[in-house]
Amino acid sequence: MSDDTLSRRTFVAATAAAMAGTAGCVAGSSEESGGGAGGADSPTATATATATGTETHDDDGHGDDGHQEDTHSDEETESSHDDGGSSDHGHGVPEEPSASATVNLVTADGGYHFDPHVVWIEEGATVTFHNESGSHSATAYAPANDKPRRIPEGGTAFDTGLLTESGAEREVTLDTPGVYDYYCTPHEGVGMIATVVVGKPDPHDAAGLSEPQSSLPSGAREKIHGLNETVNEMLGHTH
Ligand SMILES: [Cu+2]
Repeated sequence: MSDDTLSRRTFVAATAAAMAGTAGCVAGSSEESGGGAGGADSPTATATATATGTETHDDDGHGDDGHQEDTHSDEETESSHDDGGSSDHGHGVPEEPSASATVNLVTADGGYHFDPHVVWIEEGATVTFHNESGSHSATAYAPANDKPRRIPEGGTAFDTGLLTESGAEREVTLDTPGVYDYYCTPHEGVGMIATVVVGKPDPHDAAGLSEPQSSLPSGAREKIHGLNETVNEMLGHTH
């Protein structure tokens, strides 16, 4: 009789431990997707999420995906892409305009990044620029900002000013469809440049897809070439 009770207890304990382990993995992969809303409701889950987040941020955005296989099976990696809806993980581009977007301004691994470097929003939607680390601005290429125009005619020549505190945010609402190239004032020369696409512009007639002006620093021109390629592909302009 007492043997029976003992073995049942052992079984229950083992099952609980197995379930805790599973919960930790799921919470970890949800955090990895950037959503963070998955709810870390146990100490195990919190520890896993923290470790995974740190590892993800080591990625400098240039495509070394090798280390992801260390902690997650293929199945878990795939589900983390489904539930987040966030485009800051992975290096793909959006497939359609969204109702809003957030771009992180980041200093990491000795580099400076807008993450993601291409967002696509509907006309009249808002982009939130969030300063994650370092000091950066998001400044449109436009005469109003003493730069050649790489935004649509009549488009808002936004400028967040320099954001120096981690967590500082500025919202920019863009009503005019088009391709908006923008840069970071201190880091333009090293290619901290990115693009907001608004609505469904005609790629043949987009200032933000023109050849980079010769007055721009060479690091900027190089980055803009890459962005143009990405945006043309995104808009299906491949001829
Ligand atoms: Cu910067």
